[in-house]
Amino acid sequence: MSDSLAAAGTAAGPMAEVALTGDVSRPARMTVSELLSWPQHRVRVSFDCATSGIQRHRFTGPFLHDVLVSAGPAFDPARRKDRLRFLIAVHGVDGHHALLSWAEIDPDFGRAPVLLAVTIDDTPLDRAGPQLVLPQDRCGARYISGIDTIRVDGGYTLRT
Ligand SMILES: Nc1nc2c(c(=O)[nH]1)N[C@H]1C(S)=C(S)[C@@H](COP(=O)(O)O)O[C@H]1N2
Ligand SMILES: [Mo]
Repeated sequence: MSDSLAAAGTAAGPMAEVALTGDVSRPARMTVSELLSWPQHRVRVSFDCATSGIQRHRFTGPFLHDVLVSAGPAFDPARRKDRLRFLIAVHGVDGHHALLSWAEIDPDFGRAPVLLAVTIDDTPLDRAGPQLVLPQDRCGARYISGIDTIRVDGGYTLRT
């Protein structure tokens, strides 16, 4: 391979994959283009960054809730109280991560329309990896980019 071809390959990079793991009956690894198989939603957001000020972006992608339900979280769907101890850990390739509660995105509770974005400002995220989009957040810190792992954890118990 020529040096220029090798350099182009490096610049483009491989397709990113995100792992869905934890307390789910169907753990999975998926590419950004596989995230197109859920209904897609479009949102315009603005958020404040402590270092770079107000940012405005357009995102498209499936609801995080829809994708996680497909993975089969380990609760009884008919029992709403069962879901309240579930957490969702979202992790980026650079190590930045955040926790959401299941109830935050559950249509029976917080109903936050959180997306697992596959495009930002019309640019596909196939190589960068999906980005978490939380239109309800004033601050940008949870807009985790380059997501490589999403872990559902139903094992939380309060230590009193
Ligand atoms: N993977 C990853 N995602 C991240 C961050 C980060 O450090 N790593 N920073 C967050 C912060 S603090 C902000 S404000 C938004 C927007 O950052 P940007 O302006 O650098 O795009 O990305 C968020 N997503
Ligand atoms: Mo930020």
